[in-house]
Amino acid sequence: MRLLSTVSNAAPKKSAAWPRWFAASATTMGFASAFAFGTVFCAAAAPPFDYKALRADIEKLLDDDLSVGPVLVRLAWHEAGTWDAKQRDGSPNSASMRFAPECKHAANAGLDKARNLLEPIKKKHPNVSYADLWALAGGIAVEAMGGPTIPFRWGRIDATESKVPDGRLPDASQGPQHVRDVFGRLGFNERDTVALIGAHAVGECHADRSGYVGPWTHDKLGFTNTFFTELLGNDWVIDKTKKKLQYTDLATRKLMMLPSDVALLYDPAYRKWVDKYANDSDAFAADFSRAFQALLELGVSQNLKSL
Ligand code: HIF
Repeated sequence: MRLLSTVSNAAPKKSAAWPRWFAASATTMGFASAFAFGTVFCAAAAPPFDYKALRADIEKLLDDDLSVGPVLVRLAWHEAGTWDAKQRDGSPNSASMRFAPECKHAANAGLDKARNLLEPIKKKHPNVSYADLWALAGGIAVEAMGGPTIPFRWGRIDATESKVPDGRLPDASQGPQHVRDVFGRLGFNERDTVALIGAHAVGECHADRSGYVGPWTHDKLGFTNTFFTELLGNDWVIDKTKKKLQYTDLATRKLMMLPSDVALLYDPAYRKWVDKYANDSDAFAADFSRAFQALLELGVSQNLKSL
């Protein structure tokens, strides 16, 4: 069944995110999200940098060239995504990716571009940590592309080296069990995981970075629920013109899906949330906001302060 005609492509309402946050029961969240939810009320404190001026500089970067948005989101996520919530190791949102060997891990190919883009802003605001800067820039990029507001708390401390083992970030060639293993290690449940993967509405794969090629949606700078509407609304076939195994939409052959994206269709616990978000862009916006904030606070949540 084609679901495209039945779903809303309207941009998510930014104001919808917070009420849903409060309405959500922590018991239905992964423990990573529930942790962030539980600590959001911590006392406000003034950061050692000018938040408004910093925010304005990041917004200007995106205003001048919105096409940098996706790689800033990917930088924030790859910094956060090596965490192991049970063993409490990997990178606890500390910008350790500035250092070898982590910056050279194959999964991080191309992220030097994002790090370099933010360097002049770091120079202008020396008192913000790289880790806070990367997290803030990732959240602002989501918002600039039309996505929900990602609440920002500050206080991440920069690492002085990286001991992150290679292989912590997900392998796009794999299926649902691997996706569950990686996001479970981060502390996310199926609902969080699917909401997060909705970020593949924006950006694209590059032959010289991951080896995969192409965008997931027709508007690669529009952050809405289109990842889900495209995933459900198309017939996906193996793209025999590409080196790595990836899928293309039968109708236009302009879009792509990774094996790990298509996996969400065939796992019933994931599929439930794919169906939900394809039909309810507000639910996607609210759940993405909560899960992405939790992602950007992995390993450091207890130390962060509200603005
Ligand atoms: Fe991605 N992701 N991601 N991703 N990702 C790529 C690009 C982006 C996975 C693989 C890839 C998430 C989860 C997963 C973004 C954001 C997020 C690429 C292509 C690959 C291969 C890189 C390139 O060639 O440039 C896998 C296997 C994931 C687990 C299922 C997150 C949820 C979706 C956590 C997330 O936020 C963004 C944005 C991009 C686009 C970058 C660009 O430069 O355009």
